[in-house]
Amino acid sequence: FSPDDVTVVFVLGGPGAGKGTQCANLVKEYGFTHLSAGDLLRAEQDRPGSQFGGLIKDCIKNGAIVPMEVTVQLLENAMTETIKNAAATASTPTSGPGGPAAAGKSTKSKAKFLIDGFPRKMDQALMFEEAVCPARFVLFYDCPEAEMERRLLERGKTSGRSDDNAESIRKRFRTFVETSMPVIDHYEAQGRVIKVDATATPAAVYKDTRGKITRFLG
Ligand code: UP5
Ligand code: MG
Repeated sequence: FSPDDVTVVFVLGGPGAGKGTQCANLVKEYGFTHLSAGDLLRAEQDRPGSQFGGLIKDCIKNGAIVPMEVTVQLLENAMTETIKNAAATASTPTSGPGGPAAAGKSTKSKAKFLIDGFPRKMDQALMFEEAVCPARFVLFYDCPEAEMERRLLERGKTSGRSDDNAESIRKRFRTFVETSMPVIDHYEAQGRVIKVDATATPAAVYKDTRGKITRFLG
């Protein structure tokens, strides 16, 4: 995809930092399409006949990173699907003003994606930006481990997620520090990171996010 046609924002942060929560707000206000790499992997894990189901299941439970070929393919498919659906909707003739007469006009608007929880390893970051699409910027939700742990254990009471337990959480934190933080540092060194303190309430974190991203979205 060309950045002329597609805006990509990477949303990064530790496990439980609130990436999904904040993405939901950004979707409502800015019309982004939210693609959570973790959600796409969980769906693929549960898809009957998937050749990657077992591998994904193991990786997620152990907080390990699924080989990038799998994740990048899922993201690329989801982006293609979104763009195809938007094009189909835009070209569907409807009656009334802006209907059949306007159908021939270009109604193409730029697709905007929040890629949540990806890239979390250097090789993924390089491959995605090279082969799929460069990101406009990176949103980094910064949260202390103790707070993330509290949130994940609380969610684990009802989430049914195989990785919302003390042992998996420990492994996820370790992977984040050792493997995913270097990706954020890499983007930081390029001046592409918008860092948001994710410790406060969801509403306060969102207010901070809005204030910081608006000028990057013009
Ligand atoms: N909550 C949210 N914000 C709050 C706030 N400000 N104050 C108080 N509570 C807050 O939030 C987590 C919980 O905290 C929720 O209960 C929420 O209500 C509350 P959420 O918004 O879900 O946080 P998020 O950062 O999205 O946490 P998540 O658990 O999804 O993060 P992970 O990064 O661990 O999970 P993800 O789904 O991205 O990945 C899971 C696994 O998939 C990885 O460990 C890995 O094994 C695999 N994976 C890959 O291999 N490759 C990839 O590219 C991506 C994933
Ligand atoms: Mg999430």
